[in-house]
Amino acid sequence: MVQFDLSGRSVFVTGHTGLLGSAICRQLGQRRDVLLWTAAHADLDLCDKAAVEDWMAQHRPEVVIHAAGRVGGIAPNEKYPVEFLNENLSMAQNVINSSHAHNVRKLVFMSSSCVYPKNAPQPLRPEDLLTSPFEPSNEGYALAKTVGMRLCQYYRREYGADYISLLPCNLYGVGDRYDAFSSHVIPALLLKMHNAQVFGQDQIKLWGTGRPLREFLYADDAARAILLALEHYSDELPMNIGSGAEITIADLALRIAEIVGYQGKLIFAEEQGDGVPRKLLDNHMLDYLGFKPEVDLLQGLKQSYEDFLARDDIEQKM
Ligand code: GFB
Repeated sequence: MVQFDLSGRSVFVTGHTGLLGSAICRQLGQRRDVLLWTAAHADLDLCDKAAVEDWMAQHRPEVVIHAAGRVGGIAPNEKYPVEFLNENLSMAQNVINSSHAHNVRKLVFMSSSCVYPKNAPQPLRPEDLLTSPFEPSNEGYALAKTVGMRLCQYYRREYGADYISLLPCNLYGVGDRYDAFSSHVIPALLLKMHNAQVFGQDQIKLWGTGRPLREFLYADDAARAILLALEHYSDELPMNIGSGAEITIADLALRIAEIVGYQGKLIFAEEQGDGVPRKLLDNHMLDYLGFKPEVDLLQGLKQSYEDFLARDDIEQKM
């Protein structure tokens, strides 16, 4: 049964140029009965409280999906905790508070599986949030996202607001950011191996030990799950969004090498740490809603590499 019907609604998606935001817009684009609002960064800085207030007062969306954020892989999270905490916190506060001020009917706050305690039991359950310390490498980001999730819960308790928080696993896919330092592992490895292949390098350095396990979900599948949750989920407990499929970083690297055609050595140089050893989500709520990913890891990696090859905005691509 539909709990919140999207038909005929105006929907504001923040972060529409990012990996997840663009996938959500592609999914919403297939629904002719939805009016989609986005705002370019040049027109709306989500860290600027007054600007967000003005934009919301002018456009009055009925639904908000907050997918914008300062995001990145393990290296920028460790190097720039001030920016990751400050920017994500002000965006969360501005978007959630002004949604309430302007009578938004449903709000989806996008959090991340990295907000779970480093030592929480696996698979990770929303009940275990905030039970012990965060993984230190992304603490600033996790703190900001946790405040956003709490704010949604508090608006529900205090004002009966239909605000939900979703916790996706590691996402990848079309429209990802390719940068050797700041990208997440999949785009970073596609870039490194592609360049090594082009230059005939016989070895490349990867970070950590290769032993950590990660759960990956293709961004367009995540977007489908998010719209499903938007229409069918309403609770103060955040909901996990994952594929249920785990892989070690070393095995992931071998699969990417196969797709790119790179035959040199892979050296785990431990220049950067491993981060959290494992973060497998408990996806029983998503299963209950009937969600199944359509794109498996191999297919998704191939599609991502095709997107990478077709892009002309990647500075370090040779
Ligand atoms: O994707 P990633 O940067 O983020 O790294 P996290 C995943 C794993 O891949 C780590 C290893 O164990 C890395 O050490 N790795 C190996 C590499 N080689 C590379 C490389 O060249 N580049 C990168 N990036 N990783 C993030 C959080 O954690 O998860 C973010 O820091 C975010 O806040 C994201 O929430 C979903 O999975 O470790």
